[in-house]
Amino acid sequence: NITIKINGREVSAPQGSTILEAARLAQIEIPTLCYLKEINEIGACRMCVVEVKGARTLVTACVYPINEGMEVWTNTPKVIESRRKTLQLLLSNHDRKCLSCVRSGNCELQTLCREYKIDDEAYYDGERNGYELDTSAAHMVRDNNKCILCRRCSAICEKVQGVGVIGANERGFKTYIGTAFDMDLAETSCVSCGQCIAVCPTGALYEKDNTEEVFAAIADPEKYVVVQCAPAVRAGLGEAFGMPIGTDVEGKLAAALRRLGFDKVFDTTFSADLTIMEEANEFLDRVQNGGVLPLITSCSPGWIKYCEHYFPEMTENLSSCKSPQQMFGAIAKSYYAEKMGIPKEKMVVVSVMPCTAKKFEIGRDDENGAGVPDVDIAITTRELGRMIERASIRFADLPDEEFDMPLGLGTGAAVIFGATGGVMEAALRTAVEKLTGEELAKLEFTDVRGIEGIKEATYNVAGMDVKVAVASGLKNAKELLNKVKSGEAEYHFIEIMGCPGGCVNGGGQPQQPGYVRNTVDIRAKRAEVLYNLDKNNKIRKSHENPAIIELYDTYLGEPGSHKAHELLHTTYVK
Ligand code: HC0
Repeated sequence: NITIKINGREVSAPQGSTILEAARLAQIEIPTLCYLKEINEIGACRMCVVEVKGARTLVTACVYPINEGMEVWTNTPKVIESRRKTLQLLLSNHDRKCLSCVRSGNCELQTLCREYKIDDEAYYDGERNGYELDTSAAHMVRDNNKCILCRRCSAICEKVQGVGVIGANERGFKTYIGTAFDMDLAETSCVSCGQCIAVCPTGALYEKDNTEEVFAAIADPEKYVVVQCAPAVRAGLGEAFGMPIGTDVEGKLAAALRRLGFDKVFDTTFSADLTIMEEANEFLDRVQNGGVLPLITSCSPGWIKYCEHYFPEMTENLSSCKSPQQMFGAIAKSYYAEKMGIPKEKMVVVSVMPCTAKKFEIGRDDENGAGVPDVDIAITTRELGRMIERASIRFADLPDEEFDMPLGLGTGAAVIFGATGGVMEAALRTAVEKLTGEELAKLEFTDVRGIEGIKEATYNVAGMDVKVAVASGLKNAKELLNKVKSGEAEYHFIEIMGCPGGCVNGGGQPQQPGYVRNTVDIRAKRAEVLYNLDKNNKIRKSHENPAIIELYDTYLGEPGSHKAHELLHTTYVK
């Protein structure tokens, strides 16, 4: 370790640490804007400047290495003046429509301006870049008039997702973040994961807002509006109301949706169980009848788009199962609509998802099992948070309520879908029992749990070694698939989720500021909510969900039946 002094206090940190890292070890906070640990360490924004004894200029703490005996001051008048100038300069070319900005209240630039008392924001006013918004993609908007060129978005796109469709164009004052050749985002190989939105510190990137359509549908007496909630929403929504990361709000979520006026409040866990029935059946069929292996899960639309663009030769490995979001819609508009005597054309299916790619998924081909679109409107966890605010619902004071039956009934296996490894674990709970014909002694498949990017395990089932792998984050997916392609690794079954950590860390979840992202493992805390819900659920295997058993008994027949195929399976493009 190396010992330095920060603000007169002795601080010890490992050799190779930066000033910022050393300071954080001693709970001394230095403000940052562009810095994202291991993703964007470029010292570009200059918010983290500090004074170092003997240095001729201020230095950027996020990239400046410590050395023995160094003396650092983090809050001198010179430092503060420099940070104020940085903020004034950023604001001089910033669209300051803070009142109505989607990020007002959790914008990192706004917070810093308040902390540094920037009330002369027009100080450097002059020429401005006026950019047109890019609204071409189904899932998001880019408003470069609010971009501060921190490059967090392009860094996560390239380094974490391995997609790299955005970057800096032009130079100097004219610099802006965009696509190569200024194509519309919709024309590129962007997979709609929304990770760029999750890390954007300002209102420059946001999801396409569909909340008005939802309010309008609810207000229309001609419509019967049902809502489904993805597993991960209950592990993230509380953050939109200032609750600690890792707060389980399942009961309040159901209560809030009911108060918003939905006719029925259902749960995507129901159709996650249904997915397991179909997918486990498909897996056993491929194993027993020499089908294409490894079978790869198909519930993450960011991943599906990535596979189609970057690994088209592997689309045959994809499960033909629709995602639970889509299966839900197909069942709501067929089985449930018929049961309730509601014309399917009158039914509006809204989904609340931690995901921005779900907005893209609802418009894909072959996602209309009942002859009408499976899902009509997909909103993110953040949009639901805004709807709850706009309806003046005091979320924190809501009682816990239950989802409606029967499409609100899901098992423990289904709720863990929202964490990386969860779909695999849920599938194994069903597939192993089907293969062996015996009840599992232990339900937890802990090798596939945890936030590592790639996980592998082998299970001996009925005399056969079943090799499985799990990847989350598309760069990890790429690494895994390249090994499969080259023959370096062989598996029977692979789960891939587009976002690092799975849906709990989806691009539609409430944003946490850089400081929190750099110091707390958001993925693990949110995943813990789901694993606890699984542990406390009386039913923990998809094939034991009574609502699913009834659905097969009275409507679908067997998993993989003709009717199931018509409603619940889809096709891909190469
Ligand atoms: Fe997910 Fe899903 S688990 S993709 O991660 O499979 O978004 O939470 O809703 O569809 O169930 C997201 C989360 C879902 C779907 C489910 C799957």
